Amino acid sequence: MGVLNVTPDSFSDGGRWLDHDRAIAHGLRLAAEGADVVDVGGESTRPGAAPVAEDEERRRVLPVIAALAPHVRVSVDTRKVAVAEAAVAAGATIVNDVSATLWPVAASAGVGWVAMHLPADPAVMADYAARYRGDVVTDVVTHLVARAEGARDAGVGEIWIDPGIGFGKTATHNLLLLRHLDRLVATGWPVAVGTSRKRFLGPLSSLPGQEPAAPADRVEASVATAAWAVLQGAAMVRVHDVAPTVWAVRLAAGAPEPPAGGGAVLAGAAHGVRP
Ligand code: HH2
Repeated sequence: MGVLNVTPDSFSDGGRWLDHDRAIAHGLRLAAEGADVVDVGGESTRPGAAPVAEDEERRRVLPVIAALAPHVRVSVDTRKVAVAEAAVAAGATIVNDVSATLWPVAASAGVGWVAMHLPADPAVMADYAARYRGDVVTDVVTHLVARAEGARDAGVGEIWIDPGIGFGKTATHNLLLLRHLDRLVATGWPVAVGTSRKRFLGPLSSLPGQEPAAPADRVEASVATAAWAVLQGAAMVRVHDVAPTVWAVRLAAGAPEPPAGGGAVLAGAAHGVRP
């Protein structure tokens, strides 16, 4: 899943794709690089981000979704019912729902639904981080399985669960969730994971005594954690850097056979993308 934030203030790519033509071109590039889904969002969920009015969020995402949908599967990253409904009408076939509350929209529209673990509203979630009762993994698994079962009973046919890395979680919580991802996978629900460029990777991507790496310098750590997640059984990774993630994930999962004519081939070539 490639990330396409049509926002001025996303923590990593804020402002880059606010212009619709640039956003559409970037979405097509993500697809060419190997993204099976392009995730279009019009509201940042980073702590302290300004809330976005429904009309403005629709204005940001709908033309982009409509332009991309004939070419690649599109998900809409929103917490608003009206935006999700309009996005589906424009061609989105997955509701990527960080609030894990929009399953009625997915059920009535007959589209997929990603339920992410979000313990508190993003505006206040930084203060929430310490409040797990010792076992963040059990809390997250219990919460997501309950939501997924509720959605299944309401008629949603395609359900993904996502631990919500970085949402109301300390770096230790994030690392515990990654280390024990097999427990999410063992629930049987397909698991989606988003570590891409997130803050907890900053100190893990710099030398001792240096400042934590900035979002753009967290690519290697993002790719490594995406590959780890896939090897643990995650079925989808949500990433900003699609090409290196595709190459890394494919190679980590087992290097492809060399082509009959000889010479090495890197994963990604099937999509016409050269390293
Ligand atoms: N993370 C972000 C947004 N949406 N959706 C899912 N399913 N899983 C995630 O981990 C996830 C998500 C935050 O990243 P980003 O979109 O890059 O930033 P922002 O919220 O600032 O736009």
